[in-house]
Amino acid sequence: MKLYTFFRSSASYRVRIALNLKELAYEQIPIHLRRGGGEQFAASYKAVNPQALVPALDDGGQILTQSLAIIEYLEERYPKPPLLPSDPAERAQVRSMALIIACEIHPIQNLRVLTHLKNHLRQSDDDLNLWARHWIDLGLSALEQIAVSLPKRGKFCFGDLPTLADICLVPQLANARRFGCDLSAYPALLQIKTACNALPAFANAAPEKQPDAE
Ligand SMILES: N[C@@H](CCC(=O)N[C@@H](CS)C(=O)NCC(=O)O)C(=O)O
Repeated sequence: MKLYTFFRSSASYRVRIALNLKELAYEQIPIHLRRGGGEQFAASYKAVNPQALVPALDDGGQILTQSLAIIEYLEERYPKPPLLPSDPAERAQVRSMALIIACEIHPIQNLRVLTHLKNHLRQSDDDLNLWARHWIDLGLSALEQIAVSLPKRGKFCFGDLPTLADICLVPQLANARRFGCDLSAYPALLQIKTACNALPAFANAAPEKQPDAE
């Protein structure tokens, strides 16, 4: 398998964690999101992903994009260990936590949104950070509340096994730190992050551990 990835990309980070949890070997093809205006915009990469976003996964010539679609594909194709509970309502709960991050937080603080705010709407770097922190804090506050009130509370977001929710949470917390959010407001999420990072699958997927890390 080949993963088109960027070390700091949180969506790529999600897929790296999932591949590691499932102990699937993969080769990384780094796509630098800033160098030369962004390698994601090269015609050669847009042939892989017309959206010009990472990650993309090539599994034997089958190209997949969108991190959650990739992870659901891995879950169906390589079911062990499972990244979702077996009960339908519990699966929905885990997906809901993942989607708070993947649909409601991450897209609004993504590089291309911030670039647009800066270049076309003339916002300052300080304004960009305020913007990102606002949306991250809104989503993380809800997640903190959900995490503490879940009947299935355990070491991870949902019970005592890592799931899709943890796979989304840990990269989002790394983003939050980069934007200067005060993470002390989220003690339950920080505990979950510590439990996740104790697992090699999470620790080895961290941005600073990647071959393209700067
Ligand atoms: N919803 C997509 C988001 C992908 C995405 O936004 N990737 C970012 C990096 S985390 C990217 O490639 N950004 C390039 C840009 O904004 O130009 C997914 O989950 O895969």
